Amino acid sequence: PDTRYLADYQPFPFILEETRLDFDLAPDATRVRANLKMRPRDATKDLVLDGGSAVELLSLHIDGKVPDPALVARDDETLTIAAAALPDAPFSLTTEVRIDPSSNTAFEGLYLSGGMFCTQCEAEGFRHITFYPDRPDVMAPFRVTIRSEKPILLSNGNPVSVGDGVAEWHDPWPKPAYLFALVAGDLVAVRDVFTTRSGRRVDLNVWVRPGDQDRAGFAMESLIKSMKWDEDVYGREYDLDVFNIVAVDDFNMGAMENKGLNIFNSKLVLASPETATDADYERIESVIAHEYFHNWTGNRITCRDWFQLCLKEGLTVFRDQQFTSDMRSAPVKRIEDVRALRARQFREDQGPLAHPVRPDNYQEINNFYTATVYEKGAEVIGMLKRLVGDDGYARALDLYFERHDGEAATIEDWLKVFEDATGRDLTQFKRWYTDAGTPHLTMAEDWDEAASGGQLTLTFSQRTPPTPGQDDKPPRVIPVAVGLIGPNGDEVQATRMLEMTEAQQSFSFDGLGARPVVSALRGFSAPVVLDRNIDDATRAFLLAHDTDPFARWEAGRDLAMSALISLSQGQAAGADYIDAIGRLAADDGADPAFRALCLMLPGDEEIATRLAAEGVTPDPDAIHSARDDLARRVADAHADLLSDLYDSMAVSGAYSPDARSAERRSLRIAALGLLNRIDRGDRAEVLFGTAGNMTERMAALICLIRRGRGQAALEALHDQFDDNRLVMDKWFSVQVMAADPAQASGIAQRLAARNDFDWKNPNRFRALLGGLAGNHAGFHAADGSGYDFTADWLMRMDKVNPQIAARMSTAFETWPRYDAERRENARAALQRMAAMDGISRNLREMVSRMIA
Ligand code: HT7
Ligand code: ZN
Repeated sequence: PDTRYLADYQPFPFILEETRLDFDLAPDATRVRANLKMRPRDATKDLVLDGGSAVELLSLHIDGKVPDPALVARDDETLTIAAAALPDAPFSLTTEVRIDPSSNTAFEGLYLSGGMFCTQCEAEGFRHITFYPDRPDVMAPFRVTIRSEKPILLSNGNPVSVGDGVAEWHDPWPKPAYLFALVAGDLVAVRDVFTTRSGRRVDLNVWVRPGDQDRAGFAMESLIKSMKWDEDVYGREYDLDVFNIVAVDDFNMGAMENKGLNIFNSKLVLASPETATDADYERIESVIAHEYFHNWTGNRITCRDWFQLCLKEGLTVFRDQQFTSDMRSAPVKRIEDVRALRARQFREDQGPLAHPVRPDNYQEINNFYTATVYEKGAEVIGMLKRLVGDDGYARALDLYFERHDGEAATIEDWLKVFEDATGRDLTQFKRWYTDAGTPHLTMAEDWDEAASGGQLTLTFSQRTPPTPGQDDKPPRVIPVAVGLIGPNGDEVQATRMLEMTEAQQSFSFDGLGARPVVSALRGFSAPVVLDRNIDDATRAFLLAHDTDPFARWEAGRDLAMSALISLSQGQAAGADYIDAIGRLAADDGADPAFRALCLMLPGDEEIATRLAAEGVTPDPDAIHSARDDLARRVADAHADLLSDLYDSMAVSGAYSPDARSAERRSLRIAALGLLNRIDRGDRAEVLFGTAGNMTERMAALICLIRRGRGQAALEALHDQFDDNRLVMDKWFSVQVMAADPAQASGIAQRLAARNDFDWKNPNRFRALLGGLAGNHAGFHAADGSGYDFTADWLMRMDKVNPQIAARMSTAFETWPRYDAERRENARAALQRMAAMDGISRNLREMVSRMIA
């Protein structure tokens, strides 16, 4: 009954011409006056406004008059004004409401974080602030007045006036309510200025709590780089006189692209060498860029309805990935993105939560901010670009911005601009948006020395396993990038894009002379699982010679994976991998971050996902030991080389988060991780005590915990940083994540009992629960202790912050792939949650999809 369907979309029967909001802020009794200038499209329709049950209506006027109370109805979620109470002409609707930000623990709508007022309105938070058509296709310019004792008062758009205890803001660009924001607090700014290419001077501010200014400089640098990049690469200029970013400690997700006033989780703004790792810096740069890029892809052009979420998110992720590739090493970024996609999205596609990039039904939209919508959504755009070429993509994007600026658009609109700009029919391509599941692509090779001077024929077949509600999967268009490497290691065929459209299809290469080795799915040209019959010697050959960095890394990955799978099934394996990886690690011509990625073994979770894709039941303990075993053997075999790398990759001088230094550190840390298996943790102990940056200290700490020698380092870190929430989050997370799996849930239990386990803070909760979920064999402990601990806390969190509880429940999404005992335990935990009194719509939808 609660399900919403894409097919039921109806336009809003009123036009909203302007929104005026007037806030009197007080922690437990904020008053909001809203004045909406409206015009009926269809005068027979009632006006239904969204409004949560905690919004208390104080007064309502239509054109200054109180309507007949019999024509106004209120339920838990809406306020309805009957058509008979509305003029058949433009009218003004004024409401006054009271809300209580201090009791808002769900962090949706207006809430308090450390005494600061702030908002989060995507997806449907605005309805907890006032009565409103809270849907993305209703767009209006906003004029906002804020009255408060707080010194800094911010909202969207440009400041009109800032006085003592009052500020007025005007946002001229029509926007939906989900992009509304307000902040009032005791804040200080790091300031700069950006001049757009057409000469607009934009004041830039990164607002943080007093004392945090020294950690906000990198965020500002990242913002300036993003603004420049969007002009250079997409021709998109900023369109207001000010751009504000605010860092907030209590935040449900990473950041939010509110027009002109981005609000960020403080962990994605604040960084200093002593507190943040290289990975944190890279993430800050990419999320600042992501939210900034939304100004055009999301804000100027928004989504017609929430089913179209991938329209803004897939495209904006794609854009932030391009940005990072341009700022840092493009091949390394591609490999990192594919690793993340496999770890999160392939896993999602494999289980009960699988859904299309554009879902066609949902109960709670917050449950659909997923890896499929975001990351697979970005992959789909990458494929589109590969299919139409760079020029076709540029023409299509120009047309998209020209045609849909100021509109709320759909995936159909998006595909149509590509069709119109390139002349290509995208009917079949659309299946990437509508059909769930990861296609499996099988490649068979046929070599005919006598035909056409040596002919190689590649035959591909595609099959997508069924997903919930979708049994039949017609073939999709799959761009398969292929190159050929001759027996001497030279490339004999540069990358060719094969376009697969059928269930089975063959492609031939002629005049090859000798049989080449196929380098397939170069650059990970499509988000598929590639099955090919290939032996370890051929993989090692590709690892040594492939000219495509992704395919080269993938060859090493496959080699490692095949060894790990055999080892986890009790068979001896790994010699080819150990040999080949040693040669690669010694190759000074390869860039350090690439070598680091090659040295990293697939994680336990990734191994389990691969086994499950092959129809094998993963054994978490056996996988964990296999990984340990292989890592130790690599370390034994290459101890001298690894030790040289560890020493020679040390970066001298003051820490800098720049890409080149970070790449050297990544190789150093990869070497340390392996050496740690054979040096009892001695190097890690020295590094922890001497390193002046968090990247190396954290790497060392993980090594020490793995060797059971982490206690002193953990205490030292705690003593040094117990007043720094972000470092303490790491402290909570790392000791569970890196723990011996047999002890993980016990350690989590102990940490959860601490006074400083401030569990209502989403970052702290995620640190601990996410730490356990990230310890694969620990979370999936056969006795069910990981499941029980997690379920207990999710039930507790659900009463306070349903969005966080529902999100973290995805820890269970893979449960059907394990053995009977684990399945039984996981099912019991899920059923316990499902049976909870007063379960939220968020968590209920998640657990019911998982048990279905
Ligand atoms: N568009 C935003 C997604 C979002 C969100 C952010 C913070 C808190 C709750 C939220 N719900 C949805 C972030 C983004 O993708 O850019
Ligand atoms: Zn986004």
